[in-house]
Amino acid sequence: MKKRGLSDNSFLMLGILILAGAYFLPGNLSGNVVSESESFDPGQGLVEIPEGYERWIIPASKEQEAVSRKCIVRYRLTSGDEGLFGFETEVQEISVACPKNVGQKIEGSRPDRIFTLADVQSNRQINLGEVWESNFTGAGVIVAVVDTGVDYTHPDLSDSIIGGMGFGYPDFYDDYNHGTFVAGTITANGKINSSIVGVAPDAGIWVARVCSKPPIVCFESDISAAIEYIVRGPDKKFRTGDEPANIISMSLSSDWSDSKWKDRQCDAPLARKVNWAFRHGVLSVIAVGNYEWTVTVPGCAKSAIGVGAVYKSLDPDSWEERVYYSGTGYALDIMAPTYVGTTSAGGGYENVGGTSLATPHVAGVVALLKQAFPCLDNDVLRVALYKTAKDLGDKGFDPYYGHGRVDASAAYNYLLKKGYKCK
Ligand SMILES: [Ca+2]
Ligand SMILES: [Ca+2]
Repeated sequence: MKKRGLSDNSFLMLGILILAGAYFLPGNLSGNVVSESESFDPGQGLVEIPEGYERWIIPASKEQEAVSRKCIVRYRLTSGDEGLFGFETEVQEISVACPKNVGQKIEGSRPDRIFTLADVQSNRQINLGEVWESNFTGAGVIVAVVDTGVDYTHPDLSDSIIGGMGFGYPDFYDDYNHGTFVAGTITANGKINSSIVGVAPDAGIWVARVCSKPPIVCFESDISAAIEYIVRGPDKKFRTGDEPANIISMSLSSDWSDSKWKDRQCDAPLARKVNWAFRHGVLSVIAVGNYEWTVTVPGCAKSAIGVGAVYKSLDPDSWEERVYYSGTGYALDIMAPTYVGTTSAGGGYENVGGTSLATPHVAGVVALLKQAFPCLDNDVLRVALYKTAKDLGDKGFDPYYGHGRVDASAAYNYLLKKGYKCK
């Protein structure tokens, strides 16, 4: 594991990129929130709130409230501190009739703090709005996460995990966290908190475990075997319908690169494997690595969408700054946010960074576009992402920001305007 401020670890083959979270910004996402107060009519049959819990009342949603006058009572355990990331607080919810004063601020109360996963703020930054409003949330699309495995028992992930395999490992359970971070960014569905969702919350995840627990080692042979399996499926034949996925999200990197800074691609064996997969219809979205002087293998592969990291930004009009260690060079393609909250192994949540967490944002956007335009070639999808990315840094493509920060709605509208239709 690579932590911010620590020296780089050298792994035997390929190391995992990961940076432990530096900060977490809670969002007040529920708007007009009021606390329990004496004006709440106890005759309305509210649940007994267990001792030590604090109760908050919020409208279920504007639409729901208008129809049914239903509210959500959210109560939470407030003993102890709020936890480094807020997620250590236990939250329960129940639906009740709205009190008369809901929506009014009650003196002495403060807004309920809803902590975001994977995460609502970064989803806004990559502009998912119009894609989601058009009902594209990844349904029917499967992304292969090639990583440390995934905690498939996590309540925010379990119904999204459609299967998996260990390559060099007996199982695909994640006993480290990294793969669970990645999977949550793609598809966490917010069971625990309705404000919490991944980029493509209805997408399925197929898990390829290719890395050990710490000290993290991911053998190239295992990664190659996983890619091979994803492309050919168990019958080892191309395009027979048993292939688990046609998108790969791979937050793996080496601490070396055989490409020069000005090269737009590299020629390492694993990069060739990625290009081979692309020729057979599987698009790989890969981190460019956390070494600011290069784009590492396999993210430098010509066919890969190489993803760099910008800091999460809460203001859509603000400057989006690249994370200082995010890989640079002409093989960098696109940027996405990092330092985001996501799922962690064991049913928890963490705030984490690195190009590892930027990558699944883009994989999630690809899943949305695949649902919207299932007949389009991967090349067309890639071009749409590049052409519509929000330009950052020097005008046009540059080796520090690639084509810019991914913009999901802009890419979607670009393809719509091109007149593509898939029946
Ligand atoms: Ca097959
Ligand atoms: Ca630029």
